[in-house]
Amino acid sequence: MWTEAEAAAIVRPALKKRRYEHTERVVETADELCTRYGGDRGKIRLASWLHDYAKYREPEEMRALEGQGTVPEGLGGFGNELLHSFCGAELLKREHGLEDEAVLQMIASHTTGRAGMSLEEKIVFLADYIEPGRTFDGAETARAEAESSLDKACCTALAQTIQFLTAKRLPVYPDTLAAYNDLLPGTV
Ligand code: DGI
Ligand code: FE
Ligand code: FE
Ligand code: FE
Repeated sequence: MWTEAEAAAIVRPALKKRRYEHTERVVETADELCTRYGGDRGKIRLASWLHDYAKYREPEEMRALEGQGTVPEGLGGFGNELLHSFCGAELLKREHGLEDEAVLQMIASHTTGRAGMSLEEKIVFLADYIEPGRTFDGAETARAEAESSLDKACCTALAQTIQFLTAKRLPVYPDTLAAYNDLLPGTV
């Protein structure tokens, strides 16, 4: 398993300053969620450090990875924003030999979520959405719910993302809808 210093050294040159600072806040927020809800703290913190590794890769480079490893076929058809999560996991594996399947999964699902997320995946997904630098409408709602229910807060984040995407007439990736449907029954 990598140390956090190794993970930070890998992402630092891959990210802009603002994005690196977001990453630091995701690590802290995920750590707080881990204290409240449990999970493997070491893996949660490592995945949080690494989650946006591919954020600044060229879409063309990432589209070329479709259908390989952790990257689903047809992903780029849903918009370039989705590529960096699935491709980040695949590129960390290829370029840095990251092998831990649980950590790779947390990175791959951090943007869309998916049905059947592990506790650790939910924590990284939510931390990315509610870290204190997030000021968009709805971040505060999910942040407040995160005090008492991880699933409810994740479900709200997904619902708000789906609303945001449909309002702009952007495509919703099936995993995002599947994650919402998966979490909804426990939250109403
Ligand atoms: O990388 P971050 O900015 O930290 O955050 P993120 O990985 O959650 O990415 C957020 C972006 O992803 C935002 O522009 C909305 C977009 N997104 C999330 N779910 C979906 C999506 N875009 C599409 N097309 N479909 C989705 O299901
Ligand atoms: Fe991201
Ligand atoms: Fe997110
Ligand atoms: Fe992020």
